[in-house]
Amino acid sequence: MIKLHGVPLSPYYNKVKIALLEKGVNFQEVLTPPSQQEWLLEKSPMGKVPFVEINGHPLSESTVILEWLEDAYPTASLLPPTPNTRARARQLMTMLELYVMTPCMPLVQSVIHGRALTDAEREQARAGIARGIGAAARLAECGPWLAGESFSFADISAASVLPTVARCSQQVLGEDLTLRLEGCADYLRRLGARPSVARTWAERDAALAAFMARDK
Ligand SMILES: N[C@@H](CCC(=O)N[C@@H](CS)C(=O)NCC(=O)O)C(=O)O
Repeated sequence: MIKLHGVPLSPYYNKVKIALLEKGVNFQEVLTPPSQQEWLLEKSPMGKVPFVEINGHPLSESTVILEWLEDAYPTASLLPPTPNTRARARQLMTMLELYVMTPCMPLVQSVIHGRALTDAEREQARAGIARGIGAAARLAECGPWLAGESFSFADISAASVLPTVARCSQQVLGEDLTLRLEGCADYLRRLGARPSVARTWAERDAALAAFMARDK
């Protein structure tokens, strides 16, 4: 049995959850916020979520967990068939996380924790996200999936990152920056039609609504 620890508002938690659902692997979700407590550092040395416990053995870092799942459950593969297309899927996943999600983090802090941003911080986030989206757009195939014909790590990452970036950039910057990825709205609709993604998004939305209502 695999235990998935984390919070449903985390894009990285949702990335692992979608992969587990796509693979049809039996797993149990455990609500675990990130922390620097000793028991958590023993399982996830940076104190971050998600992490999994595989028959009691802990593993952290969402990309490493996806790679482990692909090795352990090679059927229902989440990577395309050739070395070049596999590399493209991994490249897109990395770019979405490093160059789109990371510069969006101040906007997430603003939406979730109400942190006020200076004009300079807002413009830095806008430029950073726009650059990352531009880079992903150069590589994306959308034929019909991000790395081509196969649903892959790249799409799982997109399903986890793009809705958060869309919501936060619209709310804080007044522009949904994901729309700069041509065909993004149709692509997100295609993603949302997959049961793994639909369930993960619905559970994320319920958690977000509960979080936003907490002080009211
Ligand atoms: N590189 C990590 C990133 C995970 C991450 O940043 N998780 C956030 C929640 S979305 C977290 O735990 N933040 C708490 C912290 O950075 O201390 C992964 O891919 O798993």
